[in-house]
Amino acid sequence: MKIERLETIVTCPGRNFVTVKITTDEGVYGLGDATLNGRELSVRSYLEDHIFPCLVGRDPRNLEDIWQYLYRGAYWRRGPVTMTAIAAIDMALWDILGKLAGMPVYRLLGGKSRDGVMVYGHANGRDHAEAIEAVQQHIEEGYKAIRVQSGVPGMDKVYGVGKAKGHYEPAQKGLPPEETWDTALYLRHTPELFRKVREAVGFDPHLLHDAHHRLTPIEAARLCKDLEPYRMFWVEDATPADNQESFRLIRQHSTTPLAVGEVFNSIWDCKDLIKEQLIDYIRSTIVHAGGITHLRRIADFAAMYQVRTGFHGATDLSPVTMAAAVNFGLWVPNFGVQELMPHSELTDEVFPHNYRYEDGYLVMDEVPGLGVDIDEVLAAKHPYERAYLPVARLRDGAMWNW
Ligand code: GCO
Ligand code: MG
Repeated sequence: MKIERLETIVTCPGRNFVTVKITTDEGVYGLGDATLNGRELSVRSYLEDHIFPCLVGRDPRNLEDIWQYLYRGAYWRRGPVTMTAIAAIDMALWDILGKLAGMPVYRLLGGKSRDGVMVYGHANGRDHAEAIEAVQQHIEEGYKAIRVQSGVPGMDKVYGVGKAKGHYEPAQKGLPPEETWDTALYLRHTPELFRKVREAVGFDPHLLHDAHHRLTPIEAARLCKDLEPYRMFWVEDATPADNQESFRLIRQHSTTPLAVGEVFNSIWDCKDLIKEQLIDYIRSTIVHAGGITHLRRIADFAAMYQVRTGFHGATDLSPVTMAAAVNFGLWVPNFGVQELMPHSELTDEVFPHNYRYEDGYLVMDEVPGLGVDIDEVLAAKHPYERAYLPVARLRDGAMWNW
C-alpha cells in the first residue's frame, strides 16, 4: 500500500483551519489538523513545499518510520511550524490505520480506559456577576469542570473575555489588535472572583483559571497562594515556561495544582517540569506537539511522575484535533481533563464528526479511524482570511506576553 496523494485544505468557516488529507493508492484517506493560529500559511507551505514530495509512494502504515523521518530526518528539529506539520501527517496516518483496521483509533492505542472524556467549559464574564451567571449556566448544562475568566475593573480588555456576553474567539480578522495589561489590578481582582464563585456554587464543580503567561514567577506564586482557599482544579500558564525552573518558585509557595504546555511542541519543552514534579497537568496538544505518536510518549513519561493530561482545546484546534483528542483521552491511563470550547455551527458542518458532548463528557461511537470528516465543497465556500491573536502592552507601552 502506498501514499498516493497529499493535499492541504485551508478554510475559514468563521476562523481559519488548515487540514491535511492523505489518500492511499487503495482509495482510503485520512485527515490531520495543521492549524497554527495566526501562522496558518507557514504550516501549509512547510507541508506542501517540503514534506509532501518526500512522502508520495511510502507505506502509510509505517507511521512511526514516517514520524522519525520527518523529525530526525529534517535536521532542523522542533518548533511550532515543523511540529504542527508533523502532527497533521501523523493524525492523518492514524486515521488511515484505523480505517484499514475497521477500528477507532482508541482501540489501536490500547482500548478504552473510560466511557467518556471529562471536559471543562469556558465561563466568561465582563464582570464577576456575569462570570458567576456563566458558571451557573455551565452547571445546568452538566459541566463537571469549568474555567472561569472575568473582566477586571480598570482594564478595557482581558484575556479570555469577549466583547459580547458569553462568546470569545482567540483570533481576530485583520492585523493584531493591541491591548493593555495591568498585573496589579488582575492580582487584586482574581482571588475575589473565585471567592464569589465558590460562595455562589459551592465546592462541587471543578474550577480552573488561565493566567495566560502574564505573571512573573513570584507574582504567579502569590496568585496560586491566594487561590488556595477556593480549591482550584488548576491554574494554567501561571508564568511563561521558557525557563522551566520558574515553576519551582511557584511550587515552593503553593499547593494549587499547575497546568502548562499549550504552546509546547515537544517532550523537551516539558521534560524538567515533569521530572521534577513542578506541574500537575500537561496541556501540550496533539496538533502542536507532533501528533498522537509524540503525545503518547509525553503522556507515558508524565505518568511516571503522576502528571495527568489536560489538553488544549480552544476553537483554533479544529474538530479533527478534537476527534484525535477524544480517541486519545478515552485510552490514556493518566487522563486528567480535556478543554472544550465548542466550535461554531458552520465549523461543525464543515467538519462532520462523531464525538459529542453528553453531560460533562465527550463520547464517541465505535467508528473506524478518528471519526471526523471534511465537507470540501462547503470548505471551499469559506476561503482563508488573515487573522491574528491580539498582543499585550503594559501601561507604559512596553510589550508584554500575550
Ligand atoms: C486556552 C488558550 C487559548 C489560546 C489560543 C491561542 O487555554 O484555551 O489559552 O485561549 O490563547 O488557543 O491560539
Ligand atoms: Mg490557555
